[in-house]
Amino acid sequence: MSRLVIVANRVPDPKARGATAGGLAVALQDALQRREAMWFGWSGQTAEATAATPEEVVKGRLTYATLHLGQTDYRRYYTGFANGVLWPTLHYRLGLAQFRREDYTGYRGVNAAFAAALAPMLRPDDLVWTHDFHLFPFGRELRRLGCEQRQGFFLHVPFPPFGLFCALPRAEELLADLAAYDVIGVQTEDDAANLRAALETVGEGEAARRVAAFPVGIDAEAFRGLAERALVRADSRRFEQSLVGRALVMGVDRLDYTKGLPQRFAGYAQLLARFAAHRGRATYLQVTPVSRGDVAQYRSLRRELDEWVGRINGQYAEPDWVPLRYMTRPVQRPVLAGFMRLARVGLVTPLRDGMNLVAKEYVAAQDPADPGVLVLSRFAGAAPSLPGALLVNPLDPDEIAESLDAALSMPQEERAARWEANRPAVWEESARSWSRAFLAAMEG
Ligand code: ADQ
Repeated sequence: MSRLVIVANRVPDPKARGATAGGLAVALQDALQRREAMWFGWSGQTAEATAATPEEVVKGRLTYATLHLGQTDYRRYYTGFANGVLWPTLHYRLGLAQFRREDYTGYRGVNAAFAAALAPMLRPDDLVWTHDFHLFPFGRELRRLGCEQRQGFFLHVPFPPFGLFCALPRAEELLADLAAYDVIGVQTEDDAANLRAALETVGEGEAARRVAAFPVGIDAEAFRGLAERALVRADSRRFEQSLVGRALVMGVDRLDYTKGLPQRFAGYAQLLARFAAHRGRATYLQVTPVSRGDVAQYRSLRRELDEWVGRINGQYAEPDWVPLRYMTRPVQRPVLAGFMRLARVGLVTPLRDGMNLVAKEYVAAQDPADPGVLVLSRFAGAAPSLPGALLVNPLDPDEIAESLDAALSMPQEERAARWEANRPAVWEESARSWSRAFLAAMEG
């Protein structure tokens, strides 16, 4: 079997395992166990200048090769272009993108430097699988250096219609970059249709035929196990006791403007305003660890959420009831899994999301005999495969309130039937089937 080289902006910490490992590491676990492999990318640390040769850590059949980023490169490539321009644009939020020519140049420069560092380490029959929007140009840079290995690219975030994407300066160059990859993967059929049309419009019809949807998933059985075992943990029990029989509504998201948090809080406020029966009977826990604190929009979002929490609790709290509990600290996966199992409603309302794994984790965590209800944005990539969810338009707080009311009032029989409808996709469109399908296409 040929070696698998995973190229990602952020390489996981070789010391992290299981509960602390990042999302991509968990999703690729199966692929990495089955063959010799290498992680290649940014170490997560900055230095005076971007390193030319990677640091290597070897763990059995898995090698970690990482580079520190220079401070200027970090600012231009990572904060400036990847997070400041591509992230909002790919999530349909053009107005938030702040394009600066030097950031774009920095972005291309880091991609070229990464390719130059990896090229000498490659073996002729390696499979090179590059991940996400930080690395559009990476494959073409490798080709420029004469690397002829099979190359795949997977985009974890949405791809918008061309009419929107083409407003991005240098959009055509970024699309031409994709033509260097033998397989171009996206999350959903909608993303695939958008990307194919974009490629065709810029004269890359041949590359358009290499685009396919590979919906990412989770290891549902493992997550179910985590959630079940969590029930006996002291922290889960303390939390359960603190609910004193009240129905739990739960949200789990990185602090990000794509996740629709202000609109979600407005929806919960509408529930309390319009459906007074739930006052004192429901408790909403939102777990939202801070991310990308060095981007201005994330700091102002944080202030906006702080205000919402104060306003809702100030207006509706009782001496013995807090309507909205809000945490910005990260929570360990096993603890989170246990909280999800206790939740009567999983509230997942991103304005746009490539897939959204929290929706799938919430379904996996439920007790099949007495499951909770998933309230899900129709703009999450997960929506088409979860027919048992109550779908909402995340921009409409009244619709969120109505769905919350329906979910909180739903009889057990209907909850069980809806859970059953969600089950096949969560168990079958798994992390393992995702990586296997993608690798099969690459080996094609
Ligand atoms: P994200 O935008 O990070 O991922 P998501 O798919 O929901 O979004 O994955 C987040 C992961 O982090 C989940 O496994 C979740 O449990 C975990 N997580 C979230 N909040 C946490 C907290 N407070 N504490 C601990 N863990 C937490 C990007 C795309 C998605 C796409 C994934 C995978 O934006 O659309 O689904 O990649 O392709």
